[in-house]
Amino acid sequence: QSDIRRTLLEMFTNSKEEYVSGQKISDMLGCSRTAVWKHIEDLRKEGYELEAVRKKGYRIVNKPNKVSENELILGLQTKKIGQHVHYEEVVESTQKIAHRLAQEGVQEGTVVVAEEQTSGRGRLDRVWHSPKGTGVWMSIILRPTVPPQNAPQLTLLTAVAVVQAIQEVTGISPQIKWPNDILIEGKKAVGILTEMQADADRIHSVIIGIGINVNQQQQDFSDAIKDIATSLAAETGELINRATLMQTIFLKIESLYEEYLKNGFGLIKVLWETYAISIGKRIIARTLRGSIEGWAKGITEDGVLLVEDDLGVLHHIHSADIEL
Ligand code: BT5
Repeated sequence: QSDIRRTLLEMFTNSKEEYVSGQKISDMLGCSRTAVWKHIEDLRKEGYELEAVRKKGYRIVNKPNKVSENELILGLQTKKIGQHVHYEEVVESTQKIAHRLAQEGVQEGTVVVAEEQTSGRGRLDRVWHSPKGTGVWMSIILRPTVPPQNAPQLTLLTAVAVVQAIQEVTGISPQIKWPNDILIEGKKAVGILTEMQADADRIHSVIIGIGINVNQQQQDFSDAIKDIATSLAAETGELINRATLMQTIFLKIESLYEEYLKNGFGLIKVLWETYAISIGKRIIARTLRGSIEGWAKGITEDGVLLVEDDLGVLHHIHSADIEL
């Protein structure tokens, strides 16, 4: 069923403005004209606007503003990431679904994405605002063959990939605030939440949650975050195609992930540091056990933040919120 959809959408996309005749479609799909009509109706139900002209055939005049499986598959250049997409209109949290799918043993690179989350979450169970249709709210399932203590490196890898993708798609150059925020002009546009299923010595899966404010206007943000949040559209003044952005992120993650599994964290660490704002600056790191003020020196090979306090003591920060 979904293979037929894909072939059909590929035909329409390849023929651009031209009409594709019903006969040609039925030949390509190897099904009857009545079956073709039924597939066209299904696409219409999904929000594709298809024009039908007698003796000419069909063409697409408008695609739905959605991040459905169809939209993500067309033109996807990856081998793994995003090849399997689990799409929902509304979910509590894509993380929750991804955890379940990971347990069920789905393929590495499977992505869960939703138009809206009703209980999107950040670290420490904080709220992640995920309004309908304007953002990218997704979770990616990976199964890296690295020890569990290296999992935080994947947060940093993801941040690098998202920065590169945003640069490529919008021309904006965002910055990374350790460990998981991506900021534009000092405001948060992206949050990343990495969780894992693991034994003491082995990772079963890593679930990388990525939340991106894409097409919200500044006035769309609720009072709770309006002073600290921004979106790609608010910064560029243009609406951004979410499916294209996601496909670009998949491609960037895939190539960095291959590099990571082959050669380790070295290159990613260097890239991460070039995009980071906090390194070399005076910061306050608020941890669950108290605050540490000092100079951010860099990150270790494990992705741990190094902060030197005023007594010259070097602190290894595994988890904290950073204030600049
Ligand atoms: C994060 O947590 O930044 C990780 C956010 C991960 C969200 C994705 S969406 C897909 C997947 N499914 C989920 O349920 N989650 C993941 P943290 O560093 O704890 O930051 C949370 C803080 O960011 C909140 O306390 C707010 O201050 C702020 N915030 C909440 N929603 C925001 C938004 N849409 N844009 C900017 N800032 C926001």
